[in-house]
Amino acid sequence: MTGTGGVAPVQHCTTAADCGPPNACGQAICEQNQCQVKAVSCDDTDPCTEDTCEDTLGCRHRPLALDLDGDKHKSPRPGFAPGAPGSCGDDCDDTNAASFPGNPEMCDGIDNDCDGVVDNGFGYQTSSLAPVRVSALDSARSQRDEGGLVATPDAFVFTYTGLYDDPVTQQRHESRLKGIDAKGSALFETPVSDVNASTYAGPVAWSGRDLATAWSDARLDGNYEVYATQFSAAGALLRPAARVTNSENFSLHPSLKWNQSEFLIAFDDRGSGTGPMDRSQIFGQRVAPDGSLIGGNVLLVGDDPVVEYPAISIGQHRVGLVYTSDVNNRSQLGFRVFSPSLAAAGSKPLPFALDVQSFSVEFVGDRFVVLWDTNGDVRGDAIWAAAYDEDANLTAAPRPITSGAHMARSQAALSLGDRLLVVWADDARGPLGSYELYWQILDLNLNVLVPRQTLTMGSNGALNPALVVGPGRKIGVTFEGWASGSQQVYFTSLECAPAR
Ligand SMILES: [Ca+2]
Ligand SMILES: [Ca+2]
Ligand SMILES: [Ca+2]
Ligand SMILES: [Ca+2]
Repeated sequence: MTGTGGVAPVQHCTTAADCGPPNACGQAICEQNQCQVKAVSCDDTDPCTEDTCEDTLGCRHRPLALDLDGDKHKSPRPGFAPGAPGSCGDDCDDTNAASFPGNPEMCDGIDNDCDGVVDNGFGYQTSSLAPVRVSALDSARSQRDEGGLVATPDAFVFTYTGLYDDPVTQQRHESRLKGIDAKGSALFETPVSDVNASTYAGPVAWSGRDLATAWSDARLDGNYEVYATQFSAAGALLRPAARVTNSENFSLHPSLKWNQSEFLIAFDDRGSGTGPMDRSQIFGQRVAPDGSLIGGNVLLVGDDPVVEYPAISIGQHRVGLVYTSDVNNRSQLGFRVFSPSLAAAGSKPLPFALDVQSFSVEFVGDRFVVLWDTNGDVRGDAIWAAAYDEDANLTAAPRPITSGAHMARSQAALSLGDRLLVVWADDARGPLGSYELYWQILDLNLNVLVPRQTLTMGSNGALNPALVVGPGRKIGVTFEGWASGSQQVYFTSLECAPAR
């Protein structure tokens, strides 16, 4: 990309000076009395950098392979397997310094030796620590919403929405970023936005150096737009929020991931001028590690009437996107794949799974696993899953992956490299409709390897889990529970254990 702005559009000239001031990206010359711009070539012939030109600064060479976790191993550049030819780096997880080639494997939830398998030969067990409430004690109610859960070297970090009764506005929402240790004790808690607008918790990502979150709020005349900002590992706000969207109508439901080189955001957008105001399309945005936007919004899904709720997952070569389509007022899933720069890369598979309520997508091994629950005329009795390869071909047809319950609702999954840890809520071991959390382990073809294990009991309702590997060798789980009498956010955990 070469900028030519700043060069005055003088047509006739006798010397180069007539053609305007110098520009770092294009040298103005006078040729046959006509101004011409000779673009500066910024190609540094290094495949490990992205070359661009800025009018005032000249050539910029942004490194695509970074070592943000400081373990002396760089990440592969987006779209490449770690250590593959041309990848520029061999760190299989540049957000975690306990993971790099040559490191011995330990029982800790991490692929320490980068052989693609987490905790080779080990098993897992539910932690002996009881769930603890981690949402603020003064909130009337707290929700996970679309809030996420990530881990830094020292903390589990999550976003959530605190709801407060307010005599004037009746109810106030505050989105917060909170860090806790492996026992659930608070390390920091920071408001995500200081703007006096309805703010709901959005996803959070960890780059190995900084935390990022994206959300939508209505600070502009009640019009929801998507914003993003970053925090240090200790929860200090690093910079003001960047506005990601600029649409006539609402922009909502951001999904945010770190791809070892950039943050990727997907969101849905209404009223882009291409159809009725209730038409919704899905867009993406690349964000550099320093929070600056790379290029503009990219249309990802625009050919279905109403598509919403994007969820992205970072594969080895591709980005997977799951979303809902409205089909005669019934919610149906769609799945597509994109290149790391968000160019469409996969065929559009047929939509699947009618009456979807909540869903998630996790890349494991060499495929994307999509999980969901249903709520049609009746609440579904199982969590379902299907798997797609990185070319969007179906590798495991939709099937129920849990059984034994009357009602099943909400799920989350964590890649163990060659197997998948699933946490979900159902009423299999309690009274009808009494949701508790359970976990099990699947192989890559969605067969059950380790059957149902209890994660919570006596929660008075437990829903909407999120999970991540974090400090203290714990696989942390945040969820919404009602043990204190109102909806609040809780933390519990699993851990690696010698296989029995
Ligand atoms: Ca590294
Ligand atoms: Ca690493
Ligand atoms: Ca391993
Ligand atoms: Ca390990």
